[in-house]
Amino acid sequence: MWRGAAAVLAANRTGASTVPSRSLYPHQWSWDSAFIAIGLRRLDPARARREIETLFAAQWADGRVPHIVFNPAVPLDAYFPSPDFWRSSHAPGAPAAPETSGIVQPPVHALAVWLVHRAAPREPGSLAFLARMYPKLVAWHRYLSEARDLGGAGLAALVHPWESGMDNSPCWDAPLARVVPAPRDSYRRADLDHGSAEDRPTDLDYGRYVRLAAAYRDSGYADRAERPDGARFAVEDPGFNALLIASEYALAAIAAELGEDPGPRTRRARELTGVLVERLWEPGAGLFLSRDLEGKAAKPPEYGAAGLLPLLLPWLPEGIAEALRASLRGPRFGLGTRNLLVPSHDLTSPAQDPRRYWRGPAWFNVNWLLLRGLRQHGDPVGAAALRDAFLRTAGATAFAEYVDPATGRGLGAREFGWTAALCLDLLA
Ligand code: 9YW
Repeated sequence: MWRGAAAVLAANRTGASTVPSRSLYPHQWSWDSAFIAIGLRRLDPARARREIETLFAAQWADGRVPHIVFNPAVPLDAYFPSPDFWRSSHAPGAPAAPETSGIVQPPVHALAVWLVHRAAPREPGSLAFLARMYPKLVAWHRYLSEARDLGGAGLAALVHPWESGMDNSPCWDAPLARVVPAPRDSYRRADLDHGSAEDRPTDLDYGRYVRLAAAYRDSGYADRAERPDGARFAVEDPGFNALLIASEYALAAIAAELGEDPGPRTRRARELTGVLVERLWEPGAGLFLSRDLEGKAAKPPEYGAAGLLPLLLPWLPEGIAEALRASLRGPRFGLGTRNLLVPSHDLTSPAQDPRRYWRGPAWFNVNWLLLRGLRQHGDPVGAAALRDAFLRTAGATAFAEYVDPATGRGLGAREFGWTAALCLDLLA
């Protein structure tokens, strides 16, 4: 299995970074690279460091880390939306090269940087890597905490469902329902050349994604600009913010390692944990909920696996950690009863679909994060069982992109980057 996973990362390597999938996603993706580096540190720490530094070489002047860094050698029609859609090199503050998207993805990067360093702390180059990354990570977090504090309470808001990393989660159905889809003949979906239509988002979803991305682009990627009716989206997502807080703790550890005062970063992480609980915790459900800043809360609410991710946080009130562990095993997620792995969405929701992308299938990065959460909150037995299921399922599906959570049947792409990388991490 180790050799198989290493072979995937060798095959997906393109120059200084790694693609998520040769067929479906032929460029560098932001949170994919962070997870890939977390696995690569077990194999080749220097390559893990390079993976992250390549991504941050495309950081914008305002601190944002784009969700895609485009490989200029790949034909434009291999992936949509392509660089000619985003037009980043003409946007204020974006690098002149390479071309990138203008939206972001969940901020797992500081956590990845810290874990990469911890794997080989005495290797020549590792401390210098930390010192180079630290100010870039600080700028990234500052962008999220200032420009993206659209709700005014301190949490980062998302302006596009793609920013959650969980593109078509049912949690976005209500906020997306207000968005007027772009005409079907105004763009061409490259994903359907490589993936089966039943496993992918629908055309209606895509029309709305295109409308939102184009309106954001046309505002010069300005986060507080007025956008037309039918082209607005602003939500606070518990998964994205939990990863921001986990990364804030990692920044504190990096600061300490560099001889700086970790105090301000630790305080910020604890303070944000409090805000997360105050704004997004839903005691009745035992889960965190996203908050729609543009409209009223959806009724009935949708519960996604993102609402479980705060389990990663060390200073979570113990009662909440306990409730999250119970939710993992309860009727909504069925871990260890109905399911081998944690599904991306509530099993009791009518929107659940065990094969369609982020509407039900289990994803390996989410399961890896929850496994860390179980370890963090005193459930080593649960974590060990999840690790076994993870490795068995990834191995049996040729490192699938996602799987049916009950049967483990592979779905989406195979030889998927973060699936292989996170296997290496768990095997090491
Ligand atoms: C798309 C690359 C990305 C992931 C996202 C996932 C998907 C891109 O693929 O988005 O075209 O749909 O939703 O989380 O980073 O693996």
